[in-house]
Amino acid sequence: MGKSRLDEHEAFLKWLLQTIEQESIDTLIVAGDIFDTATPPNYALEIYYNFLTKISSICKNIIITAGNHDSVATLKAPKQLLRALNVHVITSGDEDEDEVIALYDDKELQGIVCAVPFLRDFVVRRSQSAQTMSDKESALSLGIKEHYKSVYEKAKEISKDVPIIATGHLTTLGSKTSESEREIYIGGTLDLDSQFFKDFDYVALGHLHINQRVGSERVRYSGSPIPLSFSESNSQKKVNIVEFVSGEVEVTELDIPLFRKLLVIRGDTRSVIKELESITNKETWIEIHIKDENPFHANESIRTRAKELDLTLLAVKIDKEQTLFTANTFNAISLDELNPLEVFKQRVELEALEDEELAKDLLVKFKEIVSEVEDR
Ligand SMILES: [Mn+2]
Repeated sequence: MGKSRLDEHEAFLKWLLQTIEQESIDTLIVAGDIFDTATPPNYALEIYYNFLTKISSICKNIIITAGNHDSVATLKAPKQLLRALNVHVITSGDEDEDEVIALYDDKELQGIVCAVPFLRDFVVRRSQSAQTMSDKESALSLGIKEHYKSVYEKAKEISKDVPIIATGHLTTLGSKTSESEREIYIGGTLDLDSQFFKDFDYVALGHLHINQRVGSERVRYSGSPIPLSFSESNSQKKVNIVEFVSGEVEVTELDIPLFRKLLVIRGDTRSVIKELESITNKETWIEIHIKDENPFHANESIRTRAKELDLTLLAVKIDKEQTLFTANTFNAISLDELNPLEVFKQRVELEALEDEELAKDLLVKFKEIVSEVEDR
């Protein structure tokens, strides 16, 4: 939406450094999506490296695993150099990478981390002949399960007497998603519930933006450190502090301070304007959903009033229930309201296809293309 989040990232990393120092944390795990894009801008690389340099003198082990948004090549390039700073970077999980990391305190083994990144299709694909979507899905699920089994076996060969921790970057069944995570495996959710992690003493998951545990105290998503869309404006962001006390795992969810407020306002012209007038923090970023008899007029009056009040509106949308989104009465007031998939859906509807499967297939293919383009 044309806004930089550099200040928020910097504020978070500063807070994280302080927290790790105060809490005497031994190991930091970041389970993927270090960056939001395969080609991060220079300023983002700079704050990433600055952070790693600072943290390496505070924290004994730093474990970074790639997510679906990360480019394997970008993360991998400084891998050897970062090893000198106690930073382990695991990018793809293919045969060339050792995902099993032993954690030592001086010379004593303390734990083992199976640092599994987002498993790309080529790493776990088992069957070339899978043709249908559901064949592909089950081949993938099976491949992922076997991957975890094999790293667990490797960890057990090192020791059975210390906690074995796994990381992962995926969506498990029964987890809460927000609007801003991308579907990572094209075609739907894989058949992966928290059960298949049952061997591990703790599982640190990435990808979903909401902090949550999945079916067990020991399987958790930390969530994103800052809200990544307006749909997350009301969810408290957290980091998880994990402690092993005489063999038992104890987890503390620590609240991350909010550095910039995101606000969603819903209503008609009058109520929205009233709410805008009551906002005192001018740094707030605002999204508005209009439910008004005359949305075009509402859009104009609201934008004008916000400007007078020196407020930042990032999007004004018409409440979908209000709008008849059919191909014939296509009356979006601005592009704020639409994502590429919605535009494509509108276009497909124009064709009035009788073959529902074909229509569905087209959408899946379109999603694949969008995801490929976004990855570049
Ligand atoms: Mn992700």
